[in-house]
Amino acid sequence: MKNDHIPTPNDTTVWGRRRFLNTAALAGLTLGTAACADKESGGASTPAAPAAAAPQAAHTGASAHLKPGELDTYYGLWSGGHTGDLRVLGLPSGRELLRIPCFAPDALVGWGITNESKKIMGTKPDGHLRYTVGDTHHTHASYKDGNYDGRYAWINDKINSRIARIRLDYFVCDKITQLPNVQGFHGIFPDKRDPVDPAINHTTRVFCGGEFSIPLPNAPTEDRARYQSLFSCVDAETMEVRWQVQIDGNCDLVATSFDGKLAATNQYNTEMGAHFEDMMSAERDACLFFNIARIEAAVKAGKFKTIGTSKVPVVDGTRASNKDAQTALTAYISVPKNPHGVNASPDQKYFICAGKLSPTATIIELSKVLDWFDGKLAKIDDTIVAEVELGLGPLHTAFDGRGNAYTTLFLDSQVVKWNVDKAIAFFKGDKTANYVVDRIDVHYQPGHINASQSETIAADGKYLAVGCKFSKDRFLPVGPLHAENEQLIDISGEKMVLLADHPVRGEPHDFIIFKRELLSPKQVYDLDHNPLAIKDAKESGVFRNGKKVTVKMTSLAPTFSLREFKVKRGDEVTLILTNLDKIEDLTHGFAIPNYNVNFIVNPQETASVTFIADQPGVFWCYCTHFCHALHLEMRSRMIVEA
Ligand code: CUK
Ligand code: CUA
Ligand code: CA
Repeated sequence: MKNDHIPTPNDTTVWGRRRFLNTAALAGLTLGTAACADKESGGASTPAAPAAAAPQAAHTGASAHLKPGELDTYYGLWSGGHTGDLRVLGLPSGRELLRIPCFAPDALVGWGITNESKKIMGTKPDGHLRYTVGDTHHTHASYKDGNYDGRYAWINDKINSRIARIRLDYFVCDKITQLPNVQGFHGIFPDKRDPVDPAINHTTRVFCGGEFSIPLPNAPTEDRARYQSLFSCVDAETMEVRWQVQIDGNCDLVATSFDGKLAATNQYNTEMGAHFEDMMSAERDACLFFNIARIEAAVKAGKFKTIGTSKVPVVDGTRASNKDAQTALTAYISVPKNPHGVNASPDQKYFICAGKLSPTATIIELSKVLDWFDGKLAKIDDTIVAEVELGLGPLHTAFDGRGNAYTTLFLDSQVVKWNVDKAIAFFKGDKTANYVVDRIDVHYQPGHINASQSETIAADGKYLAVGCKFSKDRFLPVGPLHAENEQLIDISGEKMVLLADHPVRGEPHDFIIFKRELLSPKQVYDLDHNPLAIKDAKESGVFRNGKKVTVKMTSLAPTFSLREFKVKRGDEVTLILTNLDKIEDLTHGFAIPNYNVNFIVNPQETASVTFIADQPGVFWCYCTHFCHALHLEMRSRMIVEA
């Protein structure tokens, strides 16, 4: 399907002379209209590009369709966007298998209702949730030897600067940490190896980029000179914030090197502007690198400050602090303009930073960054081995493990496949190096992109998922709110082939796709998972301590162990429910009408709720999760005496 108001790569009148989007062009920009063409065209022009591939291109036999009962071969972890959850998809089918609530309440699980989930989410002194909104963008999983090890995933909440950890054995969120003195926590990436001790070959840290600059500590001032951003390091096991780096400019997306030595974030606001026209006033911004071992040595040596009431050590990574490469904690590499996205190539050699307002991608060679830190390379910008034109609005890049990169072009509504080595050759002067391999139209305005196993050493170049921000006409109309369109592309051949459209609820930003063999989730809880577990139905009962009442109950299809229980009006009731069913897939629910209680207990799981019995009467507590032929009959009766 062609989008005829969007210039195609063959449209040379547009293609040949565009270089940077300027302020006027962007201010007048309407989505889907590539208003651009700044005259400033000092850079290399793009070599002849093949026409956008039609979906009917030579088919490799890959299909998104699975026969009934067939299992997917890949897991996908998808950010849920402002539903505050993480979604688990099976690929290539694109079937949604699970939503894991993290930052916002969830009525199926009882997330934000049970005491266990409220403790993870965080409560105010009155016991109510501190936050009930979330905005997740990026999810990444823990690594071992350069590939996913199936232990954890992490996901960010941009609104309240929280990071959640998901246990990949039970597929549940088990910890949430709020970053101190950070607003707009955006990019996130785990490290892949220890920078000092290479024997530690798995993830031990998670890096978090703070996008918005704020006064440190926060105070009501318009004085921009007092606004700064922090880059944070969270311990993968304890989930405590280990350290932060104060920087100039902002953080956005985050990438990490395979050797554990480097992390980087793209910076679109090196201008430190408060308004968009200020934020895009400079022709170049930066990709900011962090020398992890040096930062940790500085923390160890006590060369840090703390900010406000936070006890987290904060080291100085501002431009003024690092004039000397051999002691610098950070390195600011100049990239054009308002870059978006920084991605690590699976050959472990490069970070690729997409230009967004520049039609280019910048390739930074990591060994050269290390050389600069070691004093062996005089100019930090000499770490750039190529800066090549790709198309309009490049945002994010994925890899196939065969030397090709795939970059989303937001304004062109395309994905461009390009060869990294040829791009470097082209930039070095070999104008015969045709680095653009293929282009495909996507529908529409793509943001994130990821390929199967993309940012691991096991990138396998099979599937590419593209998160399209606009679906426009691709699905049945359902009123003003449109689904987003996640598209699946077969990248096993030379040409990309569009396999499927998937409507998704708004709005996933980022996702990872990996082989199903890398995970072996548990189907049944361990009773000891929760210390409150009631291991025998005979322990059930109502236990009173003054006005505090504990109701202990078990479930075993189709019964709850207490057929009725009595409490008194005004009691603070804590109800503990253990599901004694051991059979896989046998989940029960527990709802109390008029008391805002509903939660589930999976096989051998225990959960508890606490509420004030403030309404007298009879309340039929019932099972909300279809479990048995007598599911509707599976009830208990709460009698609240006046
Ligand atoms: S950002 Cu959404 S498309 Cu938050 Cu990862 Cu680039
Ligand atoms: Cu138990 Cu339905
Ligand atoms: Ca900028």
